[in-house]
Amino acid sequence: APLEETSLPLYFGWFLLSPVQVKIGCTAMDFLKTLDTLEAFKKHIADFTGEAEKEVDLEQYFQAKRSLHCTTKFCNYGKADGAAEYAKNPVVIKSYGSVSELSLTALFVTPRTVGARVSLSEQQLQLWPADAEKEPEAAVPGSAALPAGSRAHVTLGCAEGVQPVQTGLDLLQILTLPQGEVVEEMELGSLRYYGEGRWMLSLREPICAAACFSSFYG
Ligand code: ACK
Repeated sequence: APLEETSLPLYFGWFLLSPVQVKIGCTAMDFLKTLDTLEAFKKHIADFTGEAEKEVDLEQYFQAKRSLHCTTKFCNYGKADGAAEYAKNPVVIKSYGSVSELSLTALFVTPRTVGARVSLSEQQLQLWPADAEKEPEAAVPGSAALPAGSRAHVTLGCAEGVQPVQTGLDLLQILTLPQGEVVEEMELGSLRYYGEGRWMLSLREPICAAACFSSFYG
């Protein structure tokens, strides 16, 4: 019935509580502010600008997101595969509205997106769809072989014209690549370069973020 179909949300996920949203927003801004001043970053500036000598202000380059969250299941109001099954899963129903701690373990930047990697607990993994990492081979080669939860992230910002779905794809792509050398020890952690404008900072101290498991209708 049409009424039942429209009762499914755009997506389910963990929604960061407001104090921690501010904290993460600030940490991400500080990271971007420092990153674009590093010699190692400037060496690869053409990845972002298309030109070797041009400068980039990463804080301006990305449009910051509000209402930070970690998507578990994108349902597209029921049009996405497995949406109804997910919504009916007893674990999903039981967990709905509960607050848990997300562990943010890395920040990553590409010419398209900036995001935080989320390392899920065993309990949180129960809410993770089995096919979340299974992107078509053409989109992200090798992603299907990554462990469950690899795609878990919080989108912090997107470049102009880029859709937020890209953040998870960028993370999957980085995780399929061989781990690069550490190019810089920053205050927040170790920075690695993965080619083609892809950077990942492993946080020395993971950021603990209280978040509510819920859904977004829009
Ligand atoms: O930043 P995100 O995780 O990426 O949060 C938004 C949210 O759903 C609303 O757009 C995510 N999203 C959009 N399309 C998809 C998709 N096809 N697969 C997985 N996540 C998606 C987007």
